[in-house]
Amino acid sequence: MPTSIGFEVANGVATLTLNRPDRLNALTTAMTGEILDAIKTCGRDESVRCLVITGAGRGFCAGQDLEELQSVQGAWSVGDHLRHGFNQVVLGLRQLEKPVLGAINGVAAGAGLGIALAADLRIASDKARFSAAFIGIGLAPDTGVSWLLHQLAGPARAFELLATGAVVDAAAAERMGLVNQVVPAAEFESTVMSLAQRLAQGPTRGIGLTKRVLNRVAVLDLAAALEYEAQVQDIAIRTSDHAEGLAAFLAKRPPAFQGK
Ligand code: LHQ
Repeated sequence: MPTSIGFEVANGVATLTLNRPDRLNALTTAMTGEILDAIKTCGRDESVRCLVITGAGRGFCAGQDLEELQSVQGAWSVGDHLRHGFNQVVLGLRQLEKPVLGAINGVAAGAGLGIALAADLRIASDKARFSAAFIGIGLAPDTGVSWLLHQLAGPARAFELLATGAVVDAAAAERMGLVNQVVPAAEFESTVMSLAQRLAQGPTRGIGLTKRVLNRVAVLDLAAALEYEAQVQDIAIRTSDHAEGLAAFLAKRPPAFQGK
């Protein structure tokens, strides 16, 4: 049984709740293992058609647990800790061929920012805050934050956020392209759940293949991206949900996607 996360599946939506609220859901090694297990379950379980990641209490995730970091000084290879832990979380979220919705309820810092930015899209509460944080303890970025900030906000903003560790509020994060939508805290849960339900009723294979294309084209030139799109569309066109979407359109009725 996981102890530092919550994990439940209802109506096609898996909700993973980072759950160490008194530490702003800072990440320990054990917790990272539980997150990885939950992501793997989402990949295997056909009934899961959307994953929501959120935090318990007033934080989303304050990154590496600094008490754990202090306690293992010298005994750890940080590189290996990242390779086996946070890096796998980021890759797991990006490679999961199902939509991942970051429900950013509160502060996201350091590796917690990396997890937030690795989601496919983010809804932030107006109470959320964002900080690269690494520089505050004299460190360089990890957990994909350099790459993800560069992609989402551009090189100048990436440098500014990483080099200063500035804590930015949800409205500023939205202006920088770090979040898709900011909603008042009172409407946060209902907005998240309604979008999650909508995504869970979508053509899951088509959404998964969309992720596959976006991940790949990030490192391709236009000609290669066009070719890759063509290859993936050959897969998408054979899904049942494509047949359903086409039939529904022609019959002028709403589609009933099964995620297959
Ligand atoms: C925490 C933490 C925390 C433990 C708040 N750990 N307790 C790098 C190197 C090596 C290995 C792999 O990983 C990484 C990647 C990283 O993630 S490095 C970056 C690590 N994170 C940080 O440096 C952020 C540290 N936290 C903060 O700067 C602030 O707490 C933020 C800005 C997130 C929130 O500030 P406040 O809202 O003012 O909350 P607070 O500071 O009062 O925190 C509340 C409690 O949570 C407090 O404990 P207390 O007993 O006083 O209530 C904090 O000590 C604890 N906490 N972050 N990462």
